[in-house]
Amino acid sequence: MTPWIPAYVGIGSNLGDSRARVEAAFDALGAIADTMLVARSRLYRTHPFGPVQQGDFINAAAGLLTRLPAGKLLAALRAIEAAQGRIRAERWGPRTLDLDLLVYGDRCIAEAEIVVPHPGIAERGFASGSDNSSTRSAPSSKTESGAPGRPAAPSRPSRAATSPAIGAN
Ligand code: PH2
Ligand code: MG
Ligand code: MG
Repeated sequence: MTPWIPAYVGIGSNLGDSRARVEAAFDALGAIADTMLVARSRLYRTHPFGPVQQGDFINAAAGLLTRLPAGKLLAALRAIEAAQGRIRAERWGPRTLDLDLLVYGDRCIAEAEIVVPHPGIAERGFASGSDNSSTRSAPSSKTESGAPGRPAAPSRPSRAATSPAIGAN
């Protein structure tokens, strides 16, 4: 029987209604065949990193259990991006939805199409639970920010959707 593999996915958006897109992405991840959504982080508003000047991102991370091989899981992520109207234009540039496979079990894969663990985990504080100076308080009560030193522990959906920003305390 195919084992269940834990996998983590980084979610990002800075075009359109980014909060709605990230929420929809969680739902879509949970609907992937042979895959369960088992953990979801808060939503974080983050300053853009990389060489392109652009608006802030809404970022989050999802924890999955999957029986799909890494390549098929990646294809499913690409299909969700496409379904949300993702156009692959400028590298590092603005995007409606970006889904990055961060971790796939304990596998180390370095191929043209897939690299896990994702080489950018360190600059994605929302993914690693580390303090990240680019992460700051969000204006909406629906979006939480990481307080310094506080891990980005997965929270239940209801809590993520209703709690005030913890950066306010
Ligand atoms: N993704 C990028 C480029 N820059 N910046 C933030 N804050 N969050 C992202 O998800 C992000 C980015 C390209 O994928
Ligand atoms: Mg990305
Ligand atoms: Mg990507």
